Amino acid sequence: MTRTIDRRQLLRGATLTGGGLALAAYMPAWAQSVSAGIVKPLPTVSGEDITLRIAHQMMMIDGRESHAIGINGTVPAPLIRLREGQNVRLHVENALDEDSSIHWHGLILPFHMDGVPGVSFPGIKPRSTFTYEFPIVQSGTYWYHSHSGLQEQLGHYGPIVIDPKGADPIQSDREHVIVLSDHSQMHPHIIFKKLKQQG
Ligand SMILES: [Cu+2]
Repeated sequence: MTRTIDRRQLLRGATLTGGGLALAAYMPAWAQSVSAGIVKPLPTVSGEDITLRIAHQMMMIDGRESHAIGINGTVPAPLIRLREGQNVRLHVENALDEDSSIHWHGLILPFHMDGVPGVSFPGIKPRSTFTYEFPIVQSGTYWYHSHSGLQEQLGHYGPIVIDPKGADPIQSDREHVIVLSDHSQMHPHIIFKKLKQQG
């Protein structure tokens, strides 16, 4: 109910002042990245050497703070922006007290860099760093996420955009990267336990 009213106000505000900039100013908290309850634009990381730090943090959803696992202090994790034809080294620090991992969803890469623990690599041990290194041989929009435990459900996911080597086949005035997910105040382990216990 509250959300419906908020949305109406949001849309009316955007219509009255007109244009995308006004809409951005009215962007509700649940549509942006959060770090320790502070709403801010999703950071972008790029280049040949990228550092990602997986750690616990708090996040605010609909005015309520809950526990999350983010990367470099944000949920969703930073936008990784690459270019077809480049090489990339992703130095991933696991600041958790449990194993972690990053699976590069949809990327064509050497099997041992795929990031699925137990299949092609051992995972990233607690308080240690693993460097993924591979050439970027495609372009497009992808995402990355944990393949360990229920960390993805807690916020360990983010977008990847790879620009094509040559001219971009799609011309546009503005670009928006949208990451959709759901988040429960209830810890995913509890949800999972309930699913397994109830017939
Ligand atoms: Cu995946």
